[in-house]
Amino acid sequence: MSFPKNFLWGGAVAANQCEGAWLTDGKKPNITDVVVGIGSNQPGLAWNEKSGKWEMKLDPEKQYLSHDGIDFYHRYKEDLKLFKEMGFNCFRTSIAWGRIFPDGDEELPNEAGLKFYDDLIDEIIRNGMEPVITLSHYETPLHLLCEYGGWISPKMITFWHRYITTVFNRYKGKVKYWLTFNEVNAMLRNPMIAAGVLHIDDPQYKDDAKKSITPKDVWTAYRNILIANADTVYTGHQIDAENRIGAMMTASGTATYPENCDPDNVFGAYQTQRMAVFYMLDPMATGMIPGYVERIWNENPDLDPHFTQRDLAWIKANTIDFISFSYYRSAVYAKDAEMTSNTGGIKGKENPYLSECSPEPWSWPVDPKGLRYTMNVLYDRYHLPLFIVENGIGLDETPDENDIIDDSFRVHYLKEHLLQVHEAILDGVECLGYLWWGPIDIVSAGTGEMKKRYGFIYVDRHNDGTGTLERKKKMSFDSFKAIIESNGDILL
Ligand code: BGP
Repeated sequence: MSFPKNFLWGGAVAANQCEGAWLTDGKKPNITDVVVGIGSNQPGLAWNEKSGKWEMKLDPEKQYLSHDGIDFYHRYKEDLKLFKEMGFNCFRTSIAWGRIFPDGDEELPNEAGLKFYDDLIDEIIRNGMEPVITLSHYETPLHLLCEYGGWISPKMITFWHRYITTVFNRYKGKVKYWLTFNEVNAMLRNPMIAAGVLHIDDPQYKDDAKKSITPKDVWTAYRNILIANADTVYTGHQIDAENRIGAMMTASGTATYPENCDPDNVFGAYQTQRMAVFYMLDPMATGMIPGYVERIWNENPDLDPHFTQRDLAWIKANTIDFISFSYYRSAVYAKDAEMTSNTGGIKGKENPYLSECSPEPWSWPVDPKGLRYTMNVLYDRYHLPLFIVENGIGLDETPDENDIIDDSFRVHYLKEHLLQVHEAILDGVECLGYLWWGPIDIVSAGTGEMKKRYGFIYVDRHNDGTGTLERKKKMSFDSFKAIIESNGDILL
């Protein structure tokens, strides 16, 4: 009745949200370096008439907090020590592609960038943690967007191949779990960050093919990314048969419930699940382009990215080993509701049966059973091991007059979600592990702020960029530690 014996317990971060040092040791900008929050539709880019290209032009009015992050680049030893103290046996981070290939299209990698990850990965292992590496956590080098339009260009497949071959060879025998593209299924709603394509969401460029992408381009990127994903599986296995290559999805959209039993709402909710998650995961996990996606292209031939038979055979031959995903919230579909989204997932109508949510302005509903539902749906559909690589809650916190941060709501959130993970395991779902998102406060992906804190460890840095960067344990630190120590038994 317990959690599995070798269950992986730990936390997850992304290079671009914690490392800082955005131009150190040869690194050049990633796409996330020019936005303040991925929801921003105004990246810090300007059109250069002379070169006929976009180039970086940051907005002096904005705080790009991710440029310095929490200085994990220089402080990771101290942070990993704290994670070890909590009992983590696993830690997920990403390699910033732009540290290894700063422009993305070089022939040879940047040795200084590789050296940083040599040290970081060794330190993770030395502290008794299994490293889980995301190959790109929204981290396409900016140059690839400005020069090639990003993943709309098939050249990206070559650049990606060079990058993954370099890191697979370098970390062979050290890293076993690799995740391809973070939350890549968010590409339809956030093409620039999730799919690494040059999408300037500004009506003035809408019809200017040179300056922004068209709806067809997003499907072209879908094709190129699926080919690159299959290549990652193939190359990863070739270089080391021990490698396990997983897709990484924002799976919250799986828990999209119909508002009621009106068949239009039931089918609408299902269609939302498909176009939020399955349209990407079906081909990665089963090797098939689903009929409901082909239908879009049949009905709108302009959108058809034209997969060749060779592409399809390649995708079919190289499917992923496991499914990793983030889960934050559920949603309610109603035919008369607007379905919007944020980093947490899909937003629809309010769910009157859920009484808790994260604080304003984020207000993400808390739905632990939605995690059990998501795990069951994914496992029933794909029969592949699941790995929860993101779950957590962002709160606005300040130490009290005694310098204590009482985050009992986080502990409650954690426990309730873990109980549902346990239920899913009893339901027969194979689950490799549970990684908390942001075990230490980092810059928010969605809004680019420090104020939205996920950590068991507080970091003294604020939205205006001030702060000592000092680390401090919150009350939840000991709670997660006790859970891990008992392999989850104290929850049961
Ligand atoms: C996921 C991303 C993470 C992340 C998390 C929380 O979508 O993979 O990078 O930060 O959401 O989102 P936010 O930081 O917007 O609260």
